Amino acid sequence: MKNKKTVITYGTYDMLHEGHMNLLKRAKALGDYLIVGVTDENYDRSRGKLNVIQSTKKRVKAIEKLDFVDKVIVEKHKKQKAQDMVKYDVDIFAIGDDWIGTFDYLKKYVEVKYLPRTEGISSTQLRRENFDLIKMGIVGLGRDTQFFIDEAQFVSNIKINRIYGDDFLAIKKFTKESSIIKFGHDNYDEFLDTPIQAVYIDTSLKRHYILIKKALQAGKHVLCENPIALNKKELKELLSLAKSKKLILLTALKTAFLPAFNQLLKELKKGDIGEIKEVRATRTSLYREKNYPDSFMEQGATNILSGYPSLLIHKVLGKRKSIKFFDQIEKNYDISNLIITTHKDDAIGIARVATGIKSEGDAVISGTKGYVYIPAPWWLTREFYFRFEDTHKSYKFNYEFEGCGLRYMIAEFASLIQRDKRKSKMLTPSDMVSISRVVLDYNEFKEKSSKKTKKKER
Ligand code: C2G
Repeated sequence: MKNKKTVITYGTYDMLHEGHMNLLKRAKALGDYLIVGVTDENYDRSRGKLNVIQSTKKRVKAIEKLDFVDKVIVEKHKKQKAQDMVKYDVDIFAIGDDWIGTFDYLKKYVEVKYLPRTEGISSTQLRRENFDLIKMGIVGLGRDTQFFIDEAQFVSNIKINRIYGDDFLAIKKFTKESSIIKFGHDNYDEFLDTPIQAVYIDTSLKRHYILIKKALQAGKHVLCENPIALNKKELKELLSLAKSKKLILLTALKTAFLPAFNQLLKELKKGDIGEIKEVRATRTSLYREKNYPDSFMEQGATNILSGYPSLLIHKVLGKRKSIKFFDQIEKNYDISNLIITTHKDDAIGIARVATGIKSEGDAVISGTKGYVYIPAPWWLTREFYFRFEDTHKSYKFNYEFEGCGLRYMIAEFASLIQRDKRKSKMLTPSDMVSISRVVLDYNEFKEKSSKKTKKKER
């Protein structure tokens, strides 16, 4: 016979409040030993909780401080609850009655109790009271603008209410039809002079530099599509301007913010596949078939697409030592590029991008003991496989994401502004520099090779 009754409960416990405390005390009163599972940030994001203010570490610490809590664990995925019931020999699972019915499947392991929730208090309400709504404007009216606006609706602490674009008539039509954006501008200075705190820039790549510069000078945080600049001098200038103004300058590479992508990086750190020797990632898109204008394609495959494979390669292998390009040119621009980089301990990065060739958009991370396979489209990371010589040892991870994945990036950007942080751990300024440098080096390489060809022709 067991002499102590074990109770378990789970939650995010963001900005620990009276409602949480009441629930925890009620749970403890059901038995003798209380285990509290605190949700990990990637798990929270994958289950749609995007606006959590405190880190997992902070939330765990706050629960550990409570003298009536006996053990604190971290909850990382959906299936963990059932595993925990067996692992910790739990008698009672308790949770607030806002979850009534959801956890009935645990009844085959334990007694399930839904406890009364405290009315009139919630983390959402506290966040609203403690943090102002961030007003944001959009720069550029492109094919994907509406996606961005739709996704931002899921981020509760941000409000997009303005748009700037060159084409006065198009902007007028857009604001007339939009139920969300009511203010349109065709004068950038005037747009920046409004009370917006942040801008999202999605224009032709050539215009990024000047638009970012002006926005930073006007004191606005900037989220901008990759690459943020097309040469080294400009990139350096923008990063130091953001730093001196204490503003956020973040590259809009949505993969970097996806729950599954971040989980993948965490899992790799455990070392199961041994020493990582090679990362290979492909990203191709036949924009012409998707009716993009020629002017878009003419920006070149490397400029448009290399940010994605460069992100994975840099995050896994770190700084690069050397770089080589094997491009295929049509008219004046690259329709394909195979970019090979070398890194510490002779590790190799292989990035394959193309707008004129179609290929399988998957990624493989190879180590001395096994490899990770991320199926296409790997940059919209959902699942990944750890595979070994002994196939019995192989395992799989699956983290769903909602919508087209943009909301996780928007939520991180908003959360940085609210927490008064300038750098995102998911995409640091040094990550951004390394990723941009691939583009910048390629543009230098192309310039040099076109000079050589011209010399030969003379
Ligand atoms: N709670 C409460 N009264 C409130 C607010 C929250 O009783 N006013 C309870 C919730 O019902 C839950 C616990 O406090 O039992 C933690 O709440 P959250 O931090 O919001 O976490 P939640 O998303 O409910 O976690 O695995 C995670 C759990 O499934 C649910």
